[in-house]
Formats: sequence, C-alpha cells, structure tokens
Amino acid sequence: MIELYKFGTVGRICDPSPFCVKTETYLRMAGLPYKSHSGPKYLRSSPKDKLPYIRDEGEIISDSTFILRHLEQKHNNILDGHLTAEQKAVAHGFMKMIDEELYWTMVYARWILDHNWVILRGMFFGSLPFPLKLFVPNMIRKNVEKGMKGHGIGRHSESEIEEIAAMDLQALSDFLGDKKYFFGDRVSTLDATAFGILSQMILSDTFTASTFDKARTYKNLVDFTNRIQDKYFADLT
Ligand SMILES: N[C@@H](CCC(=O)N[C@@H](CS)C(=O)NCC(=O)O)C(=O)O
Repeated sequence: MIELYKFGTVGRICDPSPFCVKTETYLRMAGLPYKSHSGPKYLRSSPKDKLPYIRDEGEIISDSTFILRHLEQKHNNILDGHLTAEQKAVAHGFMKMIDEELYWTMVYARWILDHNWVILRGMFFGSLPFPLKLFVPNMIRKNVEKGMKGHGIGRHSESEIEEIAAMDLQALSDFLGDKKYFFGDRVSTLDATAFGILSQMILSDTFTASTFDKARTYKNLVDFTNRIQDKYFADLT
C-alpha cells in the first residue's frame, strides 16, 4: 500500500500544505489505497526536506509533481487518460501557475502579514520547548522571507502580490466557467492541484487576507472547492 507522509489534518482540511492536499486528493480521486503518516518530523526523513513524499512498494518519491507523475505512469493515466494533448498542455500551464505563483501569494499572506504570523507561530511552533520557541520561529520566518526574495515574489509590494493572486484566480475562474471540473464531468490532476490551493484560501478560516476574501468572491471556485471537499473528504467534518 502507498504510504503518504504529510503534515496532518487541520480541522476539515486534510493538510495545511497545498502540495500535501494535492497529493492526498489525487490518491482519493484515483481510488488508490494509502496509509498516511502525519507530522513535521517527517521533514527529516524526506529526501528533499519538504513534504509531501510517498513510499510506493519500497520506492520513495518526493515532490507532489513527481508523485502524481509516478502514479499516473504506473496506473495507466488513471486521472488524465481522457485528456487530449492540448488539454494536457493547458493543464500543465495552470498547474505551474498554481504551484509556482499562486502558492507564493498564500505563503506571503500566512508568513509575512503580521496578524497571520502570530497565528502561524502558535500553530506550528507553539509546542517548541523554551528557549527554542524564543528564536526558532523568527529564524524560520527569516528563511521563508529569504526564499521569497530568491523566488522573486518577495520583491513585490503587498498590493502587487494581491494583484498577482487576483489575476491567477480570475484565470482559474474563467477557465472553469460553469463546468463541474476543469475539463468537464471527470476529474483530472488539475482538479487535485487547484483544490490543493483553493481549499487553503476558501475553506480555511484560520488565516485572514484580502487574497483569500478575493478567492471567495468567485462563486464557481467556491462551488468547485466545496464539491471536491464533500465528495472526497466527507470523513473530515
Ligand atoms: N515542489 C514541492 C513543494 C513542497 C513544499 O514546498 N512543501 C512545503 C510545505 S507547503 C514544506 O515542506 N516546507 C517545509 C520546509 O521548507 O521546511 C511539491 O510539489 O511537493
């Protein structure tokens, strides 16, 4: 059985990481049996020091993109087999937009906006023993900030980052239109990927940001997110 290593369920969301949500949603959509292991301690055993990773018949695969690619190849394109080459190309573009851009606007909202940082610090680092809790959280926040500068997103102003998120959300909403899923009535890896980020922005009320408020103004994105949550995560009430 596939073993999934992730951070862990928070409320009704199966993980605070969109990449872990993407992977778990994929497994559920594909109907592949899996066992999950939760906790930041698994970062230490992750080959890329990030979560998620999976163990599949003894093979370890790290990074959600490679995990989904491995599972699609192994299981005869179980989710994307019905897509044309053109649809796959569009899906690829949207998935990169989500993973490489929209994701970072969420990171900014959670880690950099001071009112959310206070919440995140308690949530992720609250159980650190004294005196570690005095300096470790700030050190990690500084590293995140550095990573955002390296990526480029961290060089923009707050309003520019909100504008980037708004453009990405508009594109997702326009492409979804009144379809049930991004390519019609059948789910694909793009749906799992979009659900990964939209579940954080739309379903979670832990953090507040105008980008998340913006996401909730798109009725079709809200309906899509609830549809997937209700269908695939009914066990998380
Ligand atoms: N490209 C990776 C990104 C994974 C990733 O960034 N995971 C974050 C959580 S959202 C993480 O593990 N961060 C912990 C760290 O950097 O120490 C994927 O698609 O899986």
